[in-house]
Amino acid sequence: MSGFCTKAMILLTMAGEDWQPRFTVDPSVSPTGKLPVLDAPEGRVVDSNLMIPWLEARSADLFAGLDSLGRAQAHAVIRMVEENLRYGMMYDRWVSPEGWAAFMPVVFGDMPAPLRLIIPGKIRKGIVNGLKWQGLGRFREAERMAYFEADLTALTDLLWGRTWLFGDRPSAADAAVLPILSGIEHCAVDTPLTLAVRRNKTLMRYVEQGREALYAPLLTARAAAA
Ligand SMILES: N[C@@H](CCC(=O)N[C@@H](CS)C(=O)NCC(=O)O)C(=O)O
Repeated sequence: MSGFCTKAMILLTMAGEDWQPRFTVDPSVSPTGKLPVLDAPEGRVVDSNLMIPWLEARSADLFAGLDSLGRAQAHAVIRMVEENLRYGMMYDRWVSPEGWAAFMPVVFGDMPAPLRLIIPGKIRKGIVNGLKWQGLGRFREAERMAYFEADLTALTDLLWGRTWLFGDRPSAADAAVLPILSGIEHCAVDTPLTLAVRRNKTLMRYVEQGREALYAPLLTARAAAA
């Protein structure tokens, strides 16, 4: 469900850390009210992007082979996807009536009936307002899609003739971008954004290869935690 939690799991695995997942659907367990949060020996690391310097301080090379220009580009791509494209995924899950009808039971299906009638709608309202504040929630569909298509085009151009975003090895940029693209593609309903990803051969090749290479070790960790 969570692109950011999946990203954190990929980063920890990429760094060769010995880690264990603890799954929750309640973000209030985190000091920031957002997930993921990493319980590290010296304290909590409360954001997937803050895990990058934490891992690097422990000698992880999350941008292997990149010079300072490559690293700058990787950083910019992470920001582009996390601060723009991911809102398209959120819109399809939380705002679109068809998307919400499919997404709500997946996230809140286990919630007892009286709470389920109140809490999901309240959270949804907060997200709708958040997207309005951010700006994308004020657009009509064509305008929103123009924003997302620009990101998809940039990713497609970056991936042209390459297995990973920045070369022949996955980097922290792939840890961030793959879960967002994969989450968009995985949406239960057809939306302009999901169709734009599903119809893009370069992005679909990336999503399928990425799931195979980067998600497989996470499934092992999830099975061990179950
Ligand atoms: N910048 C944060 C974003 C984390 C984030 O947005 N997490 C979502 C789940 S995917 C969350 O906890 N949302 C709950 C909320 O906003 O109340 C990171 O990279 O860790």
